[in-house]
Amino acid sequence: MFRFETAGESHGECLVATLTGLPAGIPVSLDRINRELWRRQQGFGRGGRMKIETDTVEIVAGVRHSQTIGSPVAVIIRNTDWKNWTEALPVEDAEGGEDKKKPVTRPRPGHADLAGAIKYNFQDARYILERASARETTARVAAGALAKEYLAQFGIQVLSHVIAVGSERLGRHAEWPELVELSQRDVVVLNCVDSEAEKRMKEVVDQAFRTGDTVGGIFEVVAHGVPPGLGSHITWDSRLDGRLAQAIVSIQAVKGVEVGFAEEGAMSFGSKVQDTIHYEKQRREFFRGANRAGGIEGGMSNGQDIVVRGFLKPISTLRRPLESVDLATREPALAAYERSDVAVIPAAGVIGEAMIALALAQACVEKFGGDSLTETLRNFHGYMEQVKNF
Ligand code: EPS
Repeated sequence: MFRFETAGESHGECLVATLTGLPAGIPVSLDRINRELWRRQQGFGRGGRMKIETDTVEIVAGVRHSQTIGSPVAVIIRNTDWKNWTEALPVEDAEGGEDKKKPVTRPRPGHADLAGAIKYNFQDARYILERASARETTARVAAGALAKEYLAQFGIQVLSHVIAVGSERLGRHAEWPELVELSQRDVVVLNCVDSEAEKRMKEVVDQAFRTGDTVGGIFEVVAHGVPPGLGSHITWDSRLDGRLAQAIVSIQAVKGVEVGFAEEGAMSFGSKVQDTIHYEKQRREFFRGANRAGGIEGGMSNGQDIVVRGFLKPISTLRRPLESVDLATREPALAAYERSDVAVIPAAGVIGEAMIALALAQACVEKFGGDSLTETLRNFHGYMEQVKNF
């Protein structure tokens, strides 16, 4: 069984992730995990918190001598900002602590504040927003980086780029090498492969900055080198596209997902949508006329790149707050404002990569199994031989 969990609050001591089910012998590099954490923190439109934090992983279990040993992997990422919150959010209640609290009583439309306060029966939405905050995704990205290490053993890589900010779109297909180049940059603006489009996107974020507003967009995650046959058509919950959709929509502020060209496909005729099948006799290989399916047919990977898009709404914390109601007085009030980001589409793409990597890792564990990397690779190579000889 492959599974992962996270814990931690935005202004608590640290963020935590555990990952169970990776075979023993997977090489692990702290630098590579930290690079992913760094990538998550980048992008034009990020807020003040990113100036405070330099997210760095500590592995506290499951890895010895730079490799997994088969036991659950546990990681922590400390919140530097915690030192400013020790009195507001202590683990143990202290005498006179009431004055030190930083209550949030004017729920933000679009945030978890109100629904969570009602559900968990708190008059202070602080306890809700602390966990609902997208800061939690730091732990997901650390777990996703471990999943990426595992996938690399099969030659699978997962990367992302931004295809829209507000109404400004990329407007063309991006090739895999362009995504590789983007991922290696040390200065990230909006993580778009086209500098002209990126300039237009930046203007939209600038406008949101100027007007006290926020803006959303669309990111695309591509998994490259995926073998055919991950996931299955046989049951609803083994369908890979369903699992990838859950993985993406679970990301804070993501309201929609698309596998391949779903929206375009829904508006076209079948003759224009399906990816025609061809065969190269010399190489004894099937190939396709296009990849509009986004690498998945019948809930199974088909060997083409997997392409998944996440639709991100604008962040719900606005410097120019929207109408709300005060939980204490029940009178109309403007929503609370806490330091926040204006746009997070590049970061959401990196989080999307982590979630897709985790979902693909789960599918690989199910398909290839094995307690050690040696056993796993024996199963993998045997299967690939079978596919070659099909
Ligand atoms: C985030 C850290 C948070 C927010 C953001 C994501 O830091 P703070 O709440 O201290 O400013 O910037 O969270 C939200 C978008 C939100 O709505 O809560 C991070 O590390 O990604």
